[in-house]
Amino acid sequence: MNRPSLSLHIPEPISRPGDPPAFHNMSLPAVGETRRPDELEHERNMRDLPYGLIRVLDDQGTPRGPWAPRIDPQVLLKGLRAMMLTRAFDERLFRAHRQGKTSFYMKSTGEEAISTAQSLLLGKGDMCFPTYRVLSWLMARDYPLEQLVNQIFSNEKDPLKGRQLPILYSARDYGFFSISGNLGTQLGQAVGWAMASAFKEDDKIALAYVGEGTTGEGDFHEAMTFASVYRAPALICITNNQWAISSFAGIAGANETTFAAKALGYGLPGLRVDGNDFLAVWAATEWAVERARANCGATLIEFYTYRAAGHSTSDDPTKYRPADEPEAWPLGDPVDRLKQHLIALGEWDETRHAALAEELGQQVRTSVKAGEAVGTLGKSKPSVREMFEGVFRDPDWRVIEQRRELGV
Ligand SMILES: Cc1ncc(C[n+]2csc(CCOP(=O)(O)OP(=O)(O)O)c2C)c(N)n1
Repeated sequence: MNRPSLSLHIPEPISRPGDPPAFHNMSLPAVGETRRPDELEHERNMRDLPYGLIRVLDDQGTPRGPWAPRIDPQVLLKGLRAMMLTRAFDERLFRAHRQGKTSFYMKSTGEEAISTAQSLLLGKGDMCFPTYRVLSWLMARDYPLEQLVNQIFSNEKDPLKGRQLPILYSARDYGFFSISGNLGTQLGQAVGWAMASAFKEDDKIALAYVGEGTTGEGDFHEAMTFASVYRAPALICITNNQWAISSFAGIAGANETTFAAKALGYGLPGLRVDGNDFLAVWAATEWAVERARANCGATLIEFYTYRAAGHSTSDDPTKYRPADEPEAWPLGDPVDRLKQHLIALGEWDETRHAALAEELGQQVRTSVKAGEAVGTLGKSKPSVREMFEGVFRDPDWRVIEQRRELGV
């Protein structure tokens, strides 16, 4: 019998360095087109949503369609400020790495709207299980910049005492669980935390972030099963920024279906949202939060966005994607789009925008100076004694022994 030979399919991105960016082929549902079911609707009645795209702001910065949220302009301005501060901080601290002041840095350029809106929407006592790309969560809650800088410089005043890589922050009082460098592990913890909240008959909910690349890991699927079976009050947010270091989203399955559609196999609602549209992020999050608080369980949200900068200070994206791809992203820049909306509302203008950028730049410079005064990488370190503290409630004999050997 002559059977045709098989061939292994290996997905490849449409454009590589030197090619023109290929987003013109992307099929985007129109602004306002995706329907908005009631928050308490049964999952079986909204299985079309993972294939839509919740978009609110049109090209003129005007909100359109059923998802258009009502947001106080003061809150919008707070959001804009947090996003701009994140960007200014990222720029400055990335440079600090090039100047040898820190060992590592990661930017979230282009993705700032997501964690800003979500940070403003979730309440005190709720818990975010972050990735390394959601700094704007902390910015939106006015986390002290000096603390960030001290951790990035791994100096004596590092609030985490040198126990975490720079930028893997931990800020319980800001609803920000310790970031884990081991991808995917946050999801099980987030769902477990949410299950515990329901078990204790508390009213708190959890929010977890995961990159689209990381959805290929078992941890994601295990967490989804638990979230569905136990109706965990959780938002599981996939940030689909198109790239996982040098692997394009197709390697994680983007050519086969949407990431939001992963929800279908678990019987969870799945929303797909323009992650560069602050209002769309807000509206989808509000919807899922209301559902979770009403004890209807978890929602999976795919934020469709683009990682405009390199993966980290160790990465050079021009090696694997067209250099002008970030500017070609069809859904624009989140800061520009929120700014345009505020101007359209009559709440903002170019002069105030420039003044705010200047003020935030100054704030970042001041915090970096304060960190430098304590010490940059290798110039100042947390004390060795602290290595033995805060791990065991009652010190283990090995800790006592090691401490004695070191004489601290
Ligand atoms: C378990 C594990 N495997 C691999 C890595 C190395 N690693 C760090 S970031 C990254 C890419 C993650 O991509 P994605 O989930 O899409 O998130 P993004 O960085 O795009 O925000 C990889 C493979 C890791 N940190 N942990």
